[in-house]
Amino acid sequence: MVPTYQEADNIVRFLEEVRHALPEAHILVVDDNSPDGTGKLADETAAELGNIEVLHRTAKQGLGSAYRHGFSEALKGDFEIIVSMDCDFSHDPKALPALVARIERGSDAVVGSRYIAGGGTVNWPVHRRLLSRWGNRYTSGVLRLHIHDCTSGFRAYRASALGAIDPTSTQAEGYAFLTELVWRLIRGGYTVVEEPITFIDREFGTSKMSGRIVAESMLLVTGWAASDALGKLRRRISSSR
Ligand SMILES: Nc1nc2c(ncn2[C@@H]2O[C@H](COP(=O)(O)OP(=O)(O)OP(=O)(O)O)[C@@H](O)[C@H]2O)c(=O)[nH]1
Ligand SMILES: [Mg+2]
Repeated sequence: MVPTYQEADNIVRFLEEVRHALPEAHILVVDDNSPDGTGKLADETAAELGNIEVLHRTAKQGLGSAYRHGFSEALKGDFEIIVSMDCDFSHDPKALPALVARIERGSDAVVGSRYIAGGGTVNWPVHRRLLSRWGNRYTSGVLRLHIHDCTSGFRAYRASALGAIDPTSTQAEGYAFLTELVWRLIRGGYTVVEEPITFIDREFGTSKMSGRIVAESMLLVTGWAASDALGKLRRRISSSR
């Protein structure tokens, strides 16, 4: 499942490389009516390569909304494993088999991680690196998660685990959506592991990162941490009664 907005410079090669890396995979593109014609290019490539579906939405509605739509569509199908990734080659299609293999070996979800041994970022400006690294430190710290890269969108899920935590009931608009899924999976008792990836900054197309979605992430993460703490307190009070 790949959300796309303004990826005309990347979409065709992206679909070709994913097909090459995982020839059996069905590919779902979720495009928000990109003015640069990404959706049309995806349709044309789908006609050529086959086994590609393009979901055309009417307007840009944000990453969280695109994921919710795409996952609900994917969960209707008879798939064992659902993978998500970005279209801009920050997520290397060549890493796909390694992610899928971790699910086949028994994990419920695997996060492609920049922040464990063997992982990293290339060509990312220093302000983006710091924001992501410290945002992730804050997130895993306050939510007490063992995952070092909660905002990585390069992931594979066992479809049954993803369906069980009902991704359509999440609310985040931006990348906080990704943290919410990790948090729900771990709280639900599912096995979430990390696989090192090298994240390469996009060469083509423009970033959709904004201050608003950074602020949303900080607020939501803090709210989830507070709800965790409240739940713990409630359990402690009821067990001491
Ligand atoms: N359908 C849809 N896709 C989106 C939207 N915003 C971003 N995307 C896609 O989601 C993927 C990740 O995008 P973002 O995490 O926003 O980041 P980015 O635009 O790649 O910016 P950088 O982080 O600077 O690379 C890319 O494939 C984008 O094309 C959106 O509103 N709707
Ligand atoms: Mg990107």
